[in-house]
Amino acid sequence: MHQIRFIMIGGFLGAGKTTTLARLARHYTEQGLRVGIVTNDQAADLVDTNLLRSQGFDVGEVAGACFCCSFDDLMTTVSGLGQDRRPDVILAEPVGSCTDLVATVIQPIRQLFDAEFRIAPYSVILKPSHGRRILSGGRRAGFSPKAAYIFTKQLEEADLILLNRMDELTAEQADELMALLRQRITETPVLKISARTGSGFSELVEWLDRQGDFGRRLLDIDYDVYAEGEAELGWLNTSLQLRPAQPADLDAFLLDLVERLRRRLAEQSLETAHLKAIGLQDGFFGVANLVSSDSPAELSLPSGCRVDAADIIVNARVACDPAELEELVTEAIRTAAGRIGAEVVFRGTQSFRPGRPEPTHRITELS
Ligand SMILES: Nc1nc2c(ncn2[C@@H]2O[C@H](COP(=O)(O)OP(=O)(O)OP(=O)(O)O)[C@@H](O)[C@H]2O)c(=O)[nH]1
Ligand SMILES: [Mg+2]
Repeated sequence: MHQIRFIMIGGFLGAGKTTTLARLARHYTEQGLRVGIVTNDQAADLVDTNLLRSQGFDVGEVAGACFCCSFDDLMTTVSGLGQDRRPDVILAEPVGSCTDLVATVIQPIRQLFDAEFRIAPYSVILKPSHGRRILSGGRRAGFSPKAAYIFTKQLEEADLILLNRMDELTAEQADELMALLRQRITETPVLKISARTGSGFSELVEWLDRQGDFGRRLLDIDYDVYAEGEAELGWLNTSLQLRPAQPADLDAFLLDLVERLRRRLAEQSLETAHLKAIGLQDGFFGVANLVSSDSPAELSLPSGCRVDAADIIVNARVACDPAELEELVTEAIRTAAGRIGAEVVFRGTQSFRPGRPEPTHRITELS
């Protein structure tokens, strides 16, 4: 039987999962392999799905609940990829506030669909900005101890930890992070990578190809703390159409929007886990992001376009009340649009706190 490689890359919100998966997808496609990607969120209108589809990848979306709580949906989505020919590789991105994925996704696949899938080492990306603050246990982590609990649990269940954004870290900063990590997680192998430049990726590809007893670190986890930690985040997905009176610079609009929100959130001392905005028109797309309160807003993928209409999607995950988040985002969109004389037509907005995780399967003993 043709076994599909199942590669799931976890890690906190804004850690670099989508950037890593896009790079891996390009690599495997260049090797002549058929690649399918599965994205995941608590709600529809995902920046990541649009971003990956715009890059030409075959993407299925599990929206409405995380992989662990919609396991059957995950498997149906996986089967729907590749149309008439099954993919050789599935790349899966879980929600960045999810953990316990070995018990709820990897082991159930192993135990229920063993013949169909070859499971790669479960890799989890360590996000330096929040990692430094959370792993040092400081009171200024930006998130409460319960949300920080999720961050460390994610790392605990990894077969391989990916220390990302090496392009930005000095050798001293990387050593400091490694030392902090090693105080909590003593043995898990760590690879230093940059999802942006591709450094460390040949080692990562070699790692992901290894066969062995991976995906077996079952967590000792308190679901009450996990659920309360997740529920501290305000979640918002909104989609709209932007209609400038004159052709306008899409990238400048996206960056202005995210920078405006960065300032407003900073004024209120609200910590951002990840805030991202994508603009799409006629196959062109641009993306702007903010990954923490101590990082700048940045245009991660420029479109280079002037547009007379564009579809905009904003996804925000911020430690604050969702109603307040919706107000801030809506106001920032209107102000940024007003600056370029653009009309805004909102299509749909969902803002909420993630509900308690209720996994479809939860394996507590390894077979
Ligand atoms: N400088 C630098 N930026 C990076 C790197 N990897 C990711 N980023 C940026 O970090 C931001 C978040 O990256 P994503 O790949 O969207 O992160 P994610 O983990 O998928 O985020 P969520 O899906 O929201 O949890 C984007 O602006 C990326 O361009 C890296 O290695 N170096
Ligand atoms: Mg992502």
